[in-house]
Amino acid sequence: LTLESELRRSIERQEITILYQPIVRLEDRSIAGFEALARWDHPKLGRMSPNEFITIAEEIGLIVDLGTFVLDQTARQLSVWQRATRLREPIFASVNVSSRQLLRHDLIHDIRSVLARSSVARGSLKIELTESLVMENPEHAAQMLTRIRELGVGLSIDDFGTGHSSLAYLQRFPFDTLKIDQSFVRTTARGTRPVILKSIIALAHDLGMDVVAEGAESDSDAVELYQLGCEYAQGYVFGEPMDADAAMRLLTEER
Ligand code: G
Ligand code: G
Ligand code: MN
Ligand code: NA
Repeated sequence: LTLESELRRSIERQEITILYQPIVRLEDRSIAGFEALARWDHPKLGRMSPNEFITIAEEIGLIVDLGTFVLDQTARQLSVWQRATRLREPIFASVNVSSRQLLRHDLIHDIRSVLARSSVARGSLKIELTESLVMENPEHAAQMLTRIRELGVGLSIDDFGTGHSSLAYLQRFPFDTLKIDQSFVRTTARGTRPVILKSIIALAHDLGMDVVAEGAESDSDAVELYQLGCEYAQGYVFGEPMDADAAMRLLTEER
């Protein structure tokens, strides 16, 4: 059996697991939301990262089914978390979307049906897209993003700093959140923060976006990011990607 044909059956065989990594508010380190991160538990090869199977899924035309599955599962999970923490500000969940998904007009339809099935708080489901993805076809991306935003879905620009987005376009896309790539977040070998970190935070704020720093691994990462004006952070210091039950325990233990 080829990897391709095995991947085709992975959803029905319940081999796709979604892990959730906490995104915290730096001011009090409370959980603001989670990023959904897919895994494929291959019967022989073990747990695989999306870096190893998303490209294959795109090539064999499975990315739409896979993406819809992740979106649907995450929205269902999100509504469970929100019911369990209903006296607080609703937490959010953020799902990664690949370029093939965005290029299909049906993504709007998929999102609409996922929202209809799940009863999540308006604005609490978010989508993450990389700069390189939206810059592949900026005109089309801008249209799709505007329609997604009209459905009450949040939009994050992911891995910011690693692609080549034109600042002119960045202003035109309706992103509400900018996620700074981990390569700009942690200290360098010389023990200093990359100088560009401060500029990226300022740029995001000037464009009216909240900032999430990715890959915060130490307490000093968290402290300095807060001092630099970053609202949110994600990284091993706050929690690794975990299963839905562990995420629920973390939420209900809070306060
Ligand atoms: O969790 P990990 O660091 O292994 O994720 C690796 C990459 O896979 C990240 O860039 C992430 O954005 C991407 N990724 C994770 N889950 C999904 C998913 O459900 N769909 C898509 N398209 N990409 C994902
Ligand atoms: O590309 P994207 O940002 O969607 O992917 C996030 C990836 O970063 C996931 O694969 C996740 O497992 C990984 N990640 C999350 N937190 C940390 C961290 O603190 N350090 C490192 N090295 N990787 C992290
Ligand atoms: Mn992401
Ligand atoms: Na990212």
